Amino acid sequence: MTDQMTDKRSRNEIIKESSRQLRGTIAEGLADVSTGAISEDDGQLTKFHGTYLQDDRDLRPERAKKKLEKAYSFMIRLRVPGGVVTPAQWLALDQIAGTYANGTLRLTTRATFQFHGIIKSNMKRTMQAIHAACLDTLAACGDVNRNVMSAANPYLSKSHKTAYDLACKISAHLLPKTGAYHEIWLDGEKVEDKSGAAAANEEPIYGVHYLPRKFKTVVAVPPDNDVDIFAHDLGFIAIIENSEVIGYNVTVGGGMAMTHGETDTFPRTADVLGFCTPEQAVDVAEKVVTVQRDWGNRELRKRARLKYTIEDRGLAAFRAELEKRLGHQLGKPKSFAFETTADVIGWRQGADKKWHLTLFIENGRVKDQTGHALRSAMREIAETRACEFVLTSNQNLILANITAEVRPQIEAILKAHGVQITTSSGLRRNSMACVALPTCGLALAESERYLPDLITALEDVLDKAGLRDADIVMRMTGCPNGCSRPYLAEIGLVGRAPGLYNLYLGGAFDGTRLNKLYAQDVDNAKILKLLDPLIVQYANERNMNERFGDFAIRAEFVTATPAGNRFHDDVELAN
Ligand code: SRM
Ligand code: SF4
Repeated sequence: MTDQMTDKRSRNEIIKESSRQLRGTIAEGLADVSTGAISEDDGQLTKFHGTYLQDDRDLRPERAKKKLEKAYSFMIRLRVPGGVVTPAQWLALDQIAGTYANGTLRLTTRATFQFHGIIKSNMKRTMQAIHAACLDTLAACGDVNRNVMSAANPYLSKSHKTAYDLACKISAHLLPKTGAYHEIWLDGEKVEDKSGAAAANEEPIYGVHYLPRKFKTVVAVPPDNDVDIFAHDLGFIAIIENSEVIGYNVTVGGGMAMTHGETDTFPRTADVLGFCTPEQAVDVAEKVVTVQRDWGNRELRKRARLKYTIEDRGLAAFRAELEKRLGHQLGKPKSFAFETTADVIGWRQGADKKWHLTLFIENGRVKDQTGHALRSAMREIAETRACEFVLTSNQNLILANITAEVRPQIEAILKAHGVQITTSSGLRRNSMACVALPTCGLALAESERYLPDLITALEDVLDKAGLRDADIVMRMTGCPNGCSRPYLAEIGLVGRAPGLYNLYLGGAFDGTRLNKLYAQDVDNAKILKLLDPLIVQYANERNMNERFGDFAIRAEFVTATPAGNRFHDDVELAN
C-alpha cells in the first residue's frame, strides 16, 4: 500500500503541510492575469490571510451562457480584536470600500469588517491600504484562532476595558508567526521558508499543520452575553467583584454548524470548564488551542471543531489534559448570570459620563440608500474625529466616547442623512441575517436580502398582537453553517433550498439554550402562517416579562434543549 493510500488525513492537512507556512503559490496566482481566480489549493491558504475567493452568483447563468468564467472577486475580512477602530481607520476603510470593493462595509457577527467584490488585480493594493491604516487581516479566517471578540465597548466600564485588553492579548498571542503574510501582500522581505522541524519551530503553537479547523474565542462581561459565548470554541466570562475583574470562568466546545441530514454534525452550546485568574487567561487560551491541535479530528473536517473533540473524548478527559499542560488545576467556576445577547440600541452613558450611541445596522451592511445615507453619515461623523467606532457581535455599531457637547452635532449629522436611532420594531432591532447570496458560495437560500422584508411582513402580525416593541430575537442564515448563530435565536430560520427554510423556536433570550426544529422546508407564506398564531398566543398568554423563547417551550411549541447540550434534526415534527 502506498503512503497516499494509507494517509487518511483530510486534503486540507496535506495542503497546509506542503504550503511552506501558508505561502503555497499565492504570489504566483495573484500575478496570473489569465484568470480572475486563484488555484483551489491556494484558495484554502488565502483564508489564513483573511481572504476568500468568491464569485457573483447572480451572474452565474448569464456568464455560463456566454461561456465566460465566473465573475470572480475576493472577500476580505479584517482582524479587529475587540471590534474597536479609530475615526481615521474608519475613514481609511470607507475609502477602501469605495475604491476597491463594492461600495459597502459589512459589519460581521464576529464584530469585524468584511469587504466584498475586490478583483484580483486590486488585492495587493487593498491589503496594503488596510496595512497603511494600521490594521490587518491575518488569521481572520483559516484553521487558526480567529478574531477575538470581547463584550462591546471597552469605554463602557473598567471591566469592559479589561475584557477588551484580554481579547487583544489572546489575539496577538495566538497569531501565526509565518512571514508569508508580509511577503505576499506587503512586499515584505522574503524570509526563508522552511519545512519539517524547522517550520514547526517557527510556529511554536501551530506547527506545520496549524489547527484541524477554525477556532473562535470570545470574552464576555455579564450580565451581557452580546458575544454569544456559548456559540464559541473558547470563552472567558469575566467574574467581577467590586468593579474589578477577579478572573474568568472558562468555557469550551461551543459551535453552531451542522449539515442537513447528517446527524453526527450538530450545534452545541459550550460547557463551563472552570475558573482561571486574569494572569492565567492567555496561557489557558494557548493550552486549550494546543489540546485541540493535538486531539482534533484531522480526517473529517466536518467533525474537526473543538465541540466534537469534547463530545468524543468527554469534558473530564479534556480538562485533565488541559490541566496537565497548564501545570495547575482550574478553579471551580464562579457563579454568573447572563440576561441578554442583545445590544442596547440608542444612547447610553458610560462610567466616566461619556456618551455612547449604539446604532442598529440592518444585517451589518453600511451603505448609502435613497433617504438613508448611512455610509455618508458615518464618514461625516468620522471626519469630526469626535468618537471611536466599536463593532458589536450583533452586526451593530457603537459611536463611542462622545462628550455631552458633541452629542447634538452627531445627532444632527444622523438626521441630515436620514439615519434613525430608533428601529421600526423590537423584532427588527434583535434580528441578524448572514450574508448568503450573492457572494457566499455555500448559500442554499437568501438571507441578508430577504430578512428585512420578512420582518416588515411580520410587523403587521406584531401590530395585531400589540407586540411591535417587544424584544424578540430572530436570526436567519442561508445554509446550516450558522453564521448568524440562528440556533441560539428565539426564532431561527435556516436556508434549505431557494425560498425554503427550516424554522426553529425556543432559544433563550440570554443565549444559554439552543432552539429546536419546529417546521421544515417552509416558504415565506408558510412562515407567516405559522408564526402569526404563535405570536398572538404569546401576546395573550405570556406571563409578566416572559420571553418569546421561554414561552415557546412552556406553551409546548417545542421541547426544551437543556443548556450545555446539542440537538439533532431527527425529531418528530408537529408541523
Ligand atoms: Fe461563517 C463559512 C460569513 C460568522 C460558521 N462564513 C463562511 C463563509 C466564509 C463562506 C465560505 O466558507 O465560503 C461566509 C462568507 C460569506 C460572504 O459572502 O461574506 C461566512 N460567517 C460569515 C459572516 C460574515 C456572517 C455575517 O453575516 O456576519 C460572519 C463573519 C464572522 C467573522 O467576522 O469572523 C460569520 N460563521 C460565523 C459564525 C458565527 C460566530 O462565529 O459567532 C458561525 C457559527 C459559529 C461556529 O463557527 O460554529 C459561522 N461559517 C461558518 C461555517 C461552519 C463552520 C463549521 O464548524 O463547520 C462555515 C463553513 C466552513 O467553515 O466550512 C462558514
Ligand atoms: Fe454563507 Fe451559510 Fe454562512 Fe450564510 S450561514 S454566510 S449562507 S456559509
